[in-house]
Amino acid sequence: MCRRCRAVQLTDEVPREKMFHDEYPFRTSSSAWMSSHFAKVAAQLVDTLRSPDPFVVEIGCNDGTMLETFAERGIRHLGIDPAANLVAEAGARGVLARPGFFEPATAAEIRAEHGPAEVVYAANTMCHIPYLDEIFAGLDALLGDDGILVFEDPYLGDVLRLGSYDQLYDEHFYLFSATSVACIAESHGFALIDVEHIGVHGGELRYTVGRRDRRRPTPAVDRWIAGEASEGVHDLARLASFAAEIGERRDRLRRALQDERAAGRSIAGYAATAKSATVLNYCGIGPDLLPVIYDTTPEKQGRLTPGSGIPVEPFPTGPDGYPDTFLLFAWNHAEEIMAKEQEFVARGGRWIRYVPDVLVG
Ligand code: JHZ
Repeated sequence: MCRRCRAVQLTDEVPREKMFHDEYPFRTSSSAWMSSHFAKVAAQLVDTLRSPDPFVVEIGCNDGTMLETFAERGIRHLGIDPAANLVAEAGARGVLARPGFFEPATAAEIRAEHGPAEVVYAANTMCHIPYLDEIFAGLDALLGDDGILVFEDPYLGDVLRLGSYDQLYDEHFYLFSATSVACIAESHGFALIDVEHIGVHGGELRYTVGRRDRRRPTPAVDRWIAGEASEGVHDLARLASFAAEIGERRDRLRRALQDERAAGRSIAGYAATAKSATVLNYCGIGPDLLPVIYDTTPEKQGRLTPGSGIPVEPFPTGPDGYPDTFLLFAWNHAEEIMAKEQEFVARGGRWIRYVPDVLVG
């Protein structure tokens, strides 16, 4: 945790080209719920637009799921994402997008071509970017005087509350809080002007940032910062007890898998999420404990999970091919998944979860 701004962050930085490239497999549209979430986000953003011919930019636009609403409404927009494969998919949805990383030079180029942006939006992207100083320099170049940056990312407070340690992985460089974002914005000539809690991906905060002195912060900002202080979200002792709690949970998860196997029940993983890499490697789970993980993403199928070497395969076509027990890696999509896997449960299928605790049944 940075002693100055309180951002919790990784100590190792993976070169960005190794993570974000034209074979990037994660698609926003892989969850129907997330697609509807982003349609609502877009509608909310449209409501905030003030100028007669607004221009909206999304950093990390992925497959264009969010910007599609803007394209449909004929609102000027541009997505930017280093995953050229997904930029092509965004284009196929009618979304204007360009491949690349968002940098000050790109931002200046975009402004020269399209004019100032009224809103820059980023979902599950800002926390992936270690070099925030360049992002703010880019925002300074691109945003109009009253323009805003709106971004949402997993929330430190929820990670501590739920013990969702799998939110820590190579792509998630930062775990933000209202306190840390206020400080980071401040040190770049901006200010945090609104904070909202949202329920997706296991709990996130949506931050609105504007140029300092142009917009007055809502009361939510002080409320969140005061709440974080009183809950000890940035206390080193609290973080240390989180680590201890997670260590115990690792042992319980391993035991739960061993018990299922000892009872002769077959097990498979549900969804080869990015988060699962942390769980598998941290808990020492390999093909001996978990022989396969099913996932809907074609690019992940036929590959092995990083470090742990578990084969990733498409879901069996009928419930007859299903295992007796699923280890739920996409726990953040539990509601969506439970709704579509009712037959598995009706046939006596069991779930193992590890957030907010190890639960079998
Ligand atoms: P999901 C990714 O993390 C990566 P992941 C990234 N770094 C990030 O921040 C978040 O998204 C937002 C599969 N799946 O959404 C498809 C099924 O198989 O928890 C995907 O491989 N069946 C950008 O990967 C994976 O799960 C299903 O029914 O942790 C996506 O997992 C569903 C709903 C998903 O994000």
